[in-house]
Amino acid sequence: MTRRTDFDRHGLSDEQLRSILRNMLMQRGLENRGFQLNRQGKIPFASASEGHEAVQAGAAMAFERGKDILVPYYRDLGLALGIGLTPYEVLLSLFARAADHSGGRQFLHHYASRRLGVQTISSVIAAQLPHAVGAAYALKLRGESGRAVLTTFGDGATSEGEWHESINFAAVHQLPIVFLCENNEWAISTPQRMQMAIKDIYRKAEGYGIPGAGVDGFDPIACYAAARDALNRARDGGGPTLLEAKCYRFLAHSTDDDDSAYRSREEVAERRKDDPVPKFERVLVGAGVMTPSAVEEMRTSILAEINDATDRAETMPYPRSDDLYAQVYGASYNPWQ
Ligand SMILES: Cc1ncc(C[n+]2csc(CCOP(=O)(O)OP(=O)(O)O)c2C)c(N)n1
Ligand SMILES: [Mg+2]
Repeated sequence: MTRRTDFDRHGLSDEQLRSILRNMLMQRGLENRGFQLNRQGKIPFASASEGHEAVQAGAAMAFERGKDILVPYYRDLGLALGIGLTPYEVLLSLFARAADHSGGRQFLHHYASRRLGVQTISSVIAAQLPHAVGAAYALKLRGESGRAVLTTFGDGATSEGEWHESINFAAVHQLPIVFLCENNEWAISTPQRMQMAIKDIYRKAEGYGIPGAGVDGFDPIACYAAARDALNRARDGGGPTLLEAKCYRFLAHSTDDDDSAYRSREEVAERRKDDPVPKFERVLVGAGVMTPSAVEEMRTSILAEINDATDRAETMPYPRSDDLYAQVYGASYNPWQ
């Protein structure tokens, strides 16, 4: 295939670049399915990470499966997919079926996987950070070099006490961890300017004595490179990094939110012009990594996979009431007995 446009691929192969696009399209497709199922009354809730595809698909490409630990937050569908969670597992979570990793007991969209090294997600903002730092501390205490923790959170989370305590502890102990902020400019209805008096969240790193870097969160390759460098530093004993990927949340906070109550349609339409998904498609087609028809085929195969996963997950049984306390208390203790 002839190369038409040159671009900095930061060492990524054609296959890896196509895999990043596939992740981004899958993320968007699965999310759309979540909203559809919610509007059909089949699931009570779905969340929205449209606008976060590039940062998540890029960062996931830097994660080393079988070695690193991911401690994500609730908007990280693309990270989970990128490190190996299947659409079927996502749908089992959305339908809250017994075969889900949590037995159908976790909040929807709160994925976890022992197999992939993904810790379960907390809905409580920033509560995952002490857990992530604890995991990084364990890696250090055990002398396990070559492994790192990747943890993520939103802009709003950086106002929580746990955020500051966690970064400070990780800095003092030089832990193998990367703090990745997905700054989408909003914390539900609170815009960034009402959340903090600075523009660049990564500059907060300076206050803790660790490196900080900002990256274009609409550019998956830039996000990959930033995450790779920070993870490599952590794996090699170089300590923590604070990364900030600047992106945007195109949809409402979740299916329970009406974002037109707090931001104008004009603002959203303006930011849509930079939508990272069609933009990355254009990059790959322009560089000759994919043809337009190959992108169409990818889209078709993704939809077929999502439809199949939806049908299979929907027919699976719900959890049973008599095992409500299984995996919560030791042995066969039932609190009401
Ligand atoms: C401790 C705590 N306070 C408030 C909430 C309610 N809440 C859920 S999501 C959210 C906004 C978080 O915004 P941000 O950290 O920017 O992440 P985003 O949802 O934008 O990705 C809030 C306030 C919560 N879950 N936990
Ligand atoms: Mg936010």
